Amino acid sequence: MADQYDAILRSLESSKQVLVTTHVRPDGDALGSVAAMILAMRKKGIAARALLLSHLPTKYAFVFEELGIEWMDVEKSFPADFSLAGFDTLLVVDTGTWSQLPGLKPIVEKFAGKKLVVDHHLTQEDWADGKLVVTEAAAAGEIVAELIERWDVPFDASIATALYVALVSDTGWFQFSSTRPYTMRLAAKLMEAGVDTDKLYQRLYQNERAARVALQARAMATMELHADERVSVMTIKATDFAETKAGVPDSENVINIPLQIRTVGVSVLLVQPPEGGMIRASFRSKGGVDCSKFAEQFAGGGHARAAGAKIEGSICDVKKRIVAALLLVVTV
Ligand SMILES: [Mn+2]
Repeated sequence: MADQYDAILRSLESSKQVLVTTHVRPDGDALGSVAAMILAMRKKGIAARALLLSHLPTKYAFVFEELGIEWMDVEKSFPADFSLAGFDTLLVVDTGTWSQLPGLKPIVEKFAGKKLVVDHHLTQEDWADGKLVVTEAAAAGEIVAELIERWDVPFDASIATALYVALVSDTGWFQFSSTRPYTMRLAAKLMEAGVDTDKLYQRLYQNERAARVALQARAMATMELHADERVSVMTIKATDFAETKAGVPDSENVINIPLQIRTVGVSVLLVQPPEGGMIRASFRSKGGVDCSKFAEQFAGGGHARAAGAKIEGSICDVKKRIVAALLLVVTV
């Protein structure tokens, strides 16, 4: 493993212009890892900038904006004249698979420079010239931190903040089982380097708009429990968006709340879009029910624990149909 860290560092040292990218819909680990890598390279005299395949999410915008990271985003599509010609190295962090890098494959296939991957995910494809995959790392940021330490670049407050965002994003602020002693030791070093953890916590977890919480409160108030409290159903009507001044993205996480109930194995959220049209049904499960299979009944799809479908009808009728179908599944 030591050699793999060194191999990445030697590759970067022989580069003059590095483009750093990460998976589509980047989270805090992705953005924090990209930012820390770029800041460290800068200290080594290597020019680096970021390529994002989605818009920079508002929640994490400060990681790039305040730490002075230059980036371009190609969410809509790659510009016709886009090329990696100006770069001698492409560094991909927090993923190693093309499906997470939409649009990039044909561009990289034409690229003569070095391709490096630094990642902690199990699923990998074999296309990079240099690869550093550490699956026991709780975040890609842990691997990036180790690279920076081996490079003898001291953690300054900016690098430390970027890495801390990476760690807390992938560990749920050190709660998930992926958190390991190394994670905590690294977190301590980052705090010593000047991370304002209180400010960071407020920015990441206490920074919602009132409209979002108001919409979630309305959804919560509609919660019905069925099948001996094993199924939860909530609804959000078009008028709820208008009256709370919230948007559809504000309804995203509320579906997870009923899963806090011990008995609830499946949570359903039905959303009537503000512009009208089909009802958007979302399903979440603790594992007992395969949401993807269930959603197929309604011409939807997704994953075993999270799926969705668009269903024709009034919110009331759709609810009846879904509850009836779920009763068959949960009692088996
Ligand atoms: Mn990650």
